[in-house]
Amino acid sequence: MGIWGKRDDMVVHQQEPFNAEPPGGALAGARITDVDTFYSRSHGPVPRLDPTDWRLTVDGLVAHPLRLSLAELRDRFEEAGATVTLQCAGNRRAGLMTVRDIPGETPWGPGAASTARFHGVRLADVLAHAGVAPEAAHIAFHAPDVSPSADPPQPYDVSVPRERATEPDVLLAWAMNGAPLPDVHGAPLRVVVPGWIGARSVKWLTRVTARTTPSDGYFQTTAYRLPGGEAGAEGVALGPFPLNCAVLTPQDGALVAPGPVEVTGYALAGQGRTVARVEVSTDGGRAWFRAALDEPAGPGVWQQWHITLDLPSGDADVLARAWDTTGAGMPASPASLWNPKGYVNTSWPRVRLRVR
Ligand SMILES: Nc1nc2c(c(=O)[nH]1)N[C@H]1C(S)=C(S)[C@@H](COP(=O)(O)O)O[C@H]1N2
Ligand SMILES: [Mo]
Repeated sequence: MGIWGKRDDMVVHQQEPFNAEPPGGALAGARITDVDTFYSRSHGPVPRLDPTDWRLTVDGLVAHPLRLSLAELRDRFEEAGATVTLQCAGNRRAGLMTVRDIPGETPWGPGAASTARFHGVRLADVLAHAGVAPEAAHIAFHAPDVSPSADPPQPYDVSVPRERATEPDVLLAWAMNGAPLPDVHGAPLRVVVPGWIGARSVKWLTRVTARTTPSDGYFQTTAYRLPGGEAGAEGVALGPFPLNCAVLTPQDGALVAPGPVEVTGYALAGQGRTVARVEVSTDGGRAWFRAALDEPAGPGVWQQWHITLDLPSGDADVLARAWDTTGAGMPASPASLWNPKGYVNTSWPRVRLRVR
């Protein structure tokens, strides 16, 4: 077993802070990702919070501020569970880096996304119990891990608009795949915001604050934004993740024998949508073949796909693309999406195979 209980073949981009993704083959074909295979993305050292001393504070613009132990959370609120795919905003960044380098950012392949069954309580129920004031437009999530990459270094603090935070699918989760959350995934309690960039699913949660404005934290105000058009313009704080698709096997650069080759991947639709169709091309996007696609398992859950291609000897560039239930597709080129921090690469995935 590797570090933080992860499998030995994990691609560890960074040991400290811990940033690791599984090889594509480890994600292929399975709706639920084993905890030892689930990607992990952290901005600072993993805090070790003692679950017996730990308390969740709910404060800010609320009628009744709360301070809750894990036992109180379990006793006072109805238990809720859901299968959810978490996806980092930097998932597939390596594809953008082929257009132009992105110094200082992790070159994630398609493995910065994974799916688990999460259990806990609904954030909406806890907020209702605290009595959120009408003027509270944002819900901020605070954790004690201090990130040296933040300027200045500071604990993790981001927010989600109240509208989204109070939808019934947003969880405060203490369990992942039926076991207590491991330290690296946010023990004892984390937020899970289905369909949104992973950065909003705050791990090691200690405080929930109702506010009129978004969080002042670095990971809200500076990181996880697309830049604005003009110098000094604020840009877009990333939230909902758009339709995406990735090839998991064979991996880019793989050597395969001529003849039938199985290609596998996942596709993940944006909030309120599911994936309607996945297609694969080997001639640069003129002819497309339809892949077999898993039934949707619910909003915010990826769908696995597979197709068998008959490949002649030579080099083959395999392209894939997805369509969602509104008919939206994906941009063809990573160049059309390149941005200085390398977020949200939803361009057609491309893997080059050496067929010999
Ligand atoms: N407290 C805290 N929460 C955090 C982070 C962090 O660094 N600190 N990283 C975020 C990011 S960017 C992602 S993609 C997800 C990753 O969750 P995982 O490590 O459980 O896969 O956690 C999010 N929650
Ligand atoms: Mo992330």
